[in-house]
Amino acid sequence: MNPSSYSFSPQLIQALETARSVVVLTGAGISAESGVPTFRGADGLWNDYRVEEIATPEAFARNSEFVWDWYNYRRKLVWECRPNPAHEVVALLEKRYPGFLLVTQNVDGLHRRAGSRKIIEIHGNLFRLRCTRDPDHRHDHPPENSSTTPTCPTCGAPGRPDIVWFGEALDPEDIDRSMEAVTSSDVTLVIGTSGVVYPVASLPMLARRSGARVVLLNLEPTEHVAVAHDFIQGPAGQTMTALARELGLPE
Ligand code: BJW
Repeated sequence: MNPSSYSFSPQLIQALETARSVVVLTGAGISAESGVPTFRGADGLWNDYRVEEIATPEAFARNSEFVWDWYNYRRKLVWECRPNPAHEVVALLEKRYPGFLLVTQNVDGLHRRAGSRKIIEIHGNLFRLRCTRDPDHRHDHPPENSSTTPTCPTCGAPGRPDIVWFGEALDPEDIDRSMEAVTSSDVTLVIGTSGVVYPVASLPMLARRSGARVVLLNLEPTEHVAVAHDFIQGPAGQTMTALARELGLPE
């Protein structure tokens, strides 16, 4: 389908035209057209690896070199990808609305590379290193640095990826800001997430209960379909381009 084949309800367009406050919540699906693998589904990363072997603090404690190997592989893969039109439209929405927040679960950094600045990377970032001794020591960690035993540049303790693993708490400030933003939003767009990972998966329901219009953009119906006012089915690069045209955003 090309972008002109998607249709949007008049209520959705009106809501977006009159909104002052918009939240965009994204997951791995928004980066799929950039070539970044998603987690679940047919070609998902979790089909090839067992999550408990890699994305947990226990796995890192058991075998940090194995975990770093996997992250270095992904860091290199993602670095070679580029933002796609869906990331670019999200960056344009930030300029259009006085109240705007992007909450992304993605650790790939592609939203920033597309120009988004009002952003919470709620599950972390592949290109940052966190100290295992003092979590306030965080450092840029470019892909050229592919050591399997990197150390904290501040204190020399072992470094770990600055990623929120299963069983780890998300930053409470990030959660609070995200909850406040969806609660006061006029429209919340939920793009390319399966909606199974908590606590982020509860944000669309919170938005709906607080009176926001909730819009789901995904290749397929997800857990959030029951919560959403609108479901726009298709690849995010196309559906977001179509939405941008409908709103008269610059090409
Ligand atoms: C397209 C597309 C295209 C494809 N266009 N669409 C309550 C209930 C049940 C369980 C829990 C609960 N609360 C906590 C839990 C446990 C756990 C959890 O949620 N488990 C569930 C899986 C059952 N949560 C946690 O452990 C969290 N921590 C926590 O709650 O701590 C509590 C605590 C408090 C105090 C002290 C200590 C602890 C942490 C969760 C961290 C998640 N981290 C990960 C992994 C990072 C590893 C890494 O990246 O290396 O983050 S999990 C993984 O899933 C990653 C993602 O951000 C996250 C979400 O995945 P996402 O983005 O939705 O991707 P997919 O692949 O699932 O979906 C892709 C979607 O795109 C699909 O829908 C496609 O259709 C679509 N799509 N192409 C549009 N072109």
